[in-house]
Amino acid sequence: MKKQDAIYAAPLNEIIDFHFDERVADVFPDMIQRSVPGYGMMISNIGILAARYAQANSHCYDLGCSLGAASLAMRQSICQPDCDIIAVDNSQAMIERGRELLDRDTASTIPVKMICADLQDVSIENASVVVLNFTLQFIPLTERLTLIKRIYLGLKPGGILILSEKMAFAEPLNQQFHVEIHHDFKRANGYSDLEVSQKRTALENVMIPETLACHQQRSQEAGFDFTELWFQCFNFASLVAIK
Ligand code: GEK
Repeated sequence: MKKQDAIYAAPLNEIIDFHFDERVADVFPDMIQRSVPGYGMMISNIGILAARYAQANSHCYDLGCSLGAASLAMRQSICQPDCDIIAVDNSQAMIERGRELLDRDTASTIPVKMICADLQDVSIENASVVVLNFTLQFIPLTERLTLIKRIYLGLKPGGILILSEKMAFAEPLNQQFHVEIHHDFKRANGYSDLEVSQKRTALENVMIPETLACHQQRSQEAGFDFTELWFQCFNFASLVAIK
């Protein structure tokens, strides 16, 4: 059973910046399920996308893998020979728990290497699939184009980048609509107003969402000719970019 996230349930004197530490890793499946509309659907469809785009003799990357949900979905769907998955996260707590979950998955044979590292230090090469599932939003704005360019260069022709993000909206009314409806989603999933507000403060300086136009323009600038929005639920969306 998933352990319930109550990290922001009690009033805090001081709200420090959000960190993916032991406490977060411990409740992460519950936290992400109750906070990100459509998360489960995105994870299973990452499996479907990976099954189509994974190539024989290539690497699939899951950058900012947390507990490895996208890696597991890919592992269970890919049917290519000599394909492996490289899952990267810079939270030791996430990687340790992720490895335990992976060890329990005995049905599939595709090797998954879980690496505790800053994804900026990991070279991306001979890749057919690269997943950034709600990770780019934690990378400093000034480093995002360099990362997407590096992914483009590391992908084989026909390879795919799957990029899921919380979205921002240029028009204030659209932004307000999405913020309100997302809070309704969290309340409907059992979070109190206090939890919603304290978590928002903790994430304020750490997670910076951008608009869809921004993501599309950056993908193009990095070299991708084809990008497509394949999923959106409220202000959470996922794009593909194909080389
Ligand atoms: C999922 N993809 O369940 N290097 C490596 N990891 C990083 C870095 C970095 N520079 N910055 C942040 N992370 C997952 C969910 S969560 C999204 C991804 C969320 C990691 C961070 O430690 C965390 O585990 C993950 O990116 C973001 O499909 O919680 O909103």
